Amino acid sequence: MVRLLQLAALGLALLSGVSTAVALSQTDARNMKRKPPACKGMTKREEWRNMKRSDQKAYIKAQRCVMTSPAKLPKLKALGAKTRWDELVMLHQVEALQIHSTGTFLPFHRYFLHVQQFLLAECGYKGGLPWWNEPLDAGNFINSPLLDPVTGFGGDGTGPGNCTGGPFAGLTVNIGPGFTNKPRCVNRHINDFFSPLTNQTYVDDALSKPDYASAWLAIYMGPHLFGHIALAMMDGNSITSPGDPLFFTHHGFVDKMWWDWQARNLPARLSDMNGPNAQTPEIGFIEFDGGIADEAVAQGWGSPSAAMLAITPDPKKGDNGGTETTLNHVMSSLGIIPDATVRDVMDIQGGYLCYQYV
Ligand SMILES: [Cu+2]
Repeated sequence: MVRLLQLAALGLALLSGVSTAVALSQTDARNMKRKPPACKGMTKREEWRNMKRSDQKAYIKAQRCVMTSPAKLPKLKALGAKTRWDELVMLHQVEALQIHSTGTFLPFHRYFLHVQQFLLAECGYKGGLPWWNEPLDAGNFINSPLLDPVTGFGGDGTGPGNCTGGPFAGLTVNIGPGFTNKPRCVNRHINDFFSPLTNQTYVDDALSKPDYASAWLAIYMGPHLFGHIALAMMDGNSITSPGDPLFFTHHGFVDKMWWDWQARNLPARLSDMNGPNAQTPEIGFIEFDGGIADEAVAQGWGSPSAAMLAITPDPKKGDNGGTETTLNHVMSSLGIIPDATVRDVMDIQGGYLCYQYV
């Protein structure tokens, strides 16, 4: 009898505990502490200058390995990819008109960094991707530790091709500029007139936006765009700038901005997604005048070849045939890794992805 009473009391306590938890989750979900990540084997994405020198060296070594490993995918080789790195750059080139100036911009580039991580793992690198805290160097990119000619990614470009020295000197990228494919050195041209626009004021402005529609636009047109303009990676070309490994530290910064924005209101912002899933012919890139056809000429990009168009994924896939990006939107890496949905990458610790920015 006593035992029964004890059990009953325990049951009541449990029930009241459950009901309290339910009430909390309904009324206070937004303010609840983030539960421990569901994913296993979390990697840390450290700011470059905080990484151990041995980790920096391991990253650069794997990066050079990807850039010198032969291409594997017949469809991409047929279009001019010679190295594994070329395949990654070609992915960005082929899909360029559906991943910029669009709602897919942030989820695609999060996925794109995941593809880079996969290629680095093929070359033995198991650590986290480095990111660049650009506000620390805003106005003074030229002296950033990331641009150290010896211990960074090589310095400012020099000579007619703006080729960078350092660890990537002498390597060739075969994809770009624009929709053409010509072998070039890793090149960049630092411009500290524009780099102040990556400072904390602009980051904070983007992070203060109330919804995804305004946040992606502020990130895209703010620190993201001005970082690109200040670095002019790979001929300053919007279509094929990932040829410079520095691109991925800049986009780590961009991805972290999105995550920091999401983390201000969890879990609501794990499902806030919208914006066009491809550029429209009349508008093209929102940062340039004119539509797609005008930009092809004015920016010197040319247009995708018929062979490129033949392997370009349908940007409406997963979006019910509509032009708006949904959580079911399918992102393709042209076969480097399996496709993923936008939903897969909304949470950087949701299981498909498993990393943290430190
Ligand atoms: Cu891009």
